[in-house]
Amino acid sequence: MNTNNKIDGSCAMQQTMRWYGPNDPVSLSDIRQAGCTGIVSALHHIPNGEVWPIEDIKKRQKEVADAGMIWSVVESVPVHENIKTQIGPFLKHIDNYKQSIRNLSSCGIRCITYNFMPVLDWTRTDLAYTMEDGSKALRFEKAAFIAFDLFILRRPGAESDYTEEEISRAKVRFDGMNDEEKHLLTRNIIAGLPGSEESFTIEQFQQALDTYKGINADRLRQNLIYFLSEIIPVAHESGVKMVIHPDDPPYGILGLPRVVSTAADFKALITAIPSLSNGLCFCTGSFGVRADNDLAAMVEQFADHINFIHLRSTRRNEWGDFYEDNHLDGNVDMYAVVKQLVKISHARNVSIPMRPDHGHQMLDDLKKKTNPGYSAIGRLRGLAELRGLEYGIIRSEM
Ligand code: DNO
Repeated sequence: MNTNNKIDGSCAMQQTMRWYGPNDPVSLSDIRQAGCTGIVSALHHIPNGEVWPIEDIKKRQKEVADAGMIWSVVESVPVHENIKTQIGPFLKHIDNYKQSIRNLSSCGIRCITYNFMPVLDWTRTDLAYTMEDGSKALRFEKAAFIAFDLFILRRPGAESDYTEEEISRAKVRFDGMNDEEKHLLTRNIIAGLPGSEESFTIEQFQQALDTYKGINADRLRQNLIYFLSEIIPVAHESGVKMVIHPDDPPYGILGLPRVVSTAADFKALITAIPSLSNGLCFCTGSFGVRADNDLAAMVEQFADHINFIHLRSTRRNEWGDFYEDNHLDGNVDMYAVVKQLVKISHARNVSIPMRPDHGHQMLDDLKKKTNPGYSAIGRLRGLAELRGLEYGIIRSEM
């Protein structure tokens, strides 16, 4: 029974937000005022594949501490493409990765997010989709994405990945676009969203896709398991929880396999490498795009492996399009998920870091240049609603 009249932190989620570093238009002070005690950050200036130096880690840590918070989670230490394909000097990159884990641990940072999506990280077709209330959301529209694949990228063999109906819808969509819209769509897909560490020209992009020839889902999964077999023992020794972020969207795209989209996918990883350091970043927005993912049941199933939480809700339609809805709306049953999270945190007696993932661009932020999904006010709204939801659950049930 929690008898405090506020969330006392002993088992409530730790409230955090992502901060992209000194160039982020949202300041640490803004995040502090939103009520956060933790920061999620990464050293985006370190090239993908290189060791994160202790000095740089300490510098970031001090910036956060000076603002009255702690750097509680790294998101992400990116996994070099060579590691995913096992082409080129991938063993060197794995060694570097291990050293980054050790360095972060020696500075006291013990939760590291990463993902294993080939070529592209998270992907959207529209970064300013106007909601009924005038705020702007992120959206993935299948017909536009297929139009990009078939008629802009012209990926060899792409037609065989789609149904006739999908192709004809994509054609109509493409024919209705002007040059500016085609350019914008291309940029949204290949220029890299915040936090995805790569960006490409169309030619470079096709070359990157080509490196996955012959790599199907089984092979990619094997490569991921090999990577885990190398890094998880190091994480364990260093007291670090590695948390894999699910695929976003949670299915293969552009002929590339994706292997972290369902409960069965994550189960395969912990079966292969059974360690509590082999953890999950439970992202309701990514997993929630699939109707066959039962989110609350997944929290229960992976209770001991969830060490970081992204809360966000998407709304999908029959075509497989989705947009990011308000945090308590959309297809995600946020009440059921948070209730289950409160339960597992209580049982484990831990306060798991959570961030309101994304938020609408709204109010004053509509006049500002913001990182798509990462404006201040939309995330503040999301966090406030989620905090209230959790508080209500704790007060009424624990
Ligand atoms: C999007 C994010 C992703 C995530 C990485 C994790 O907002 O959730 O960029 O940080 O995929 O490695």
